Amino acid sequence: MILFADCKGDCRWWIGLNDKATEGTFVWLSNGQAVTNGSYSPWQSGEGGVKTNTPATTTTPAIIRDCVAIDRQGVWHECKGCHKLYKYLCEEDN
Ligand SMILES: [Ca+2]
Repeated sequence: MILFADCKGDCRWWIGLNDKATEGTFVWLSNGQAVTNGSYSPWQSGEGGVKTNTPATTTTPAIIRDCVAIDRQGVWHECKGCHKLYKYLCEEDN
C-alpha cells in the first residue's frame, strides 16, 4: 500500500473499530454497525475477538484489547489499550 510506504518502526493506524461495548463484537465508530462473519475483516491470525481482555489483579493492571489498528500489510490487530499514539485512517464519502 503506497499510503504506508514512508512509515518506519511500529507502524499502525487506528481504523475506528472497537469492541468496547460487547467483547468480541466489533463495531465501527462511524455508524455503529458491527463487523459480521463474512464481511471484509483481515484479522491477524488469532485475533478478532479471540484475544480476551485480562482483568487486573492485585499485582498487575488489566490488559484491555478493545481497539483495532491496521498495519502496513493491511492486517487488523486488537491492540493493548486504545491510548497509543497511532495515527488514524478515515474514509471519506464522495
Ligand atoms: Ca476486546
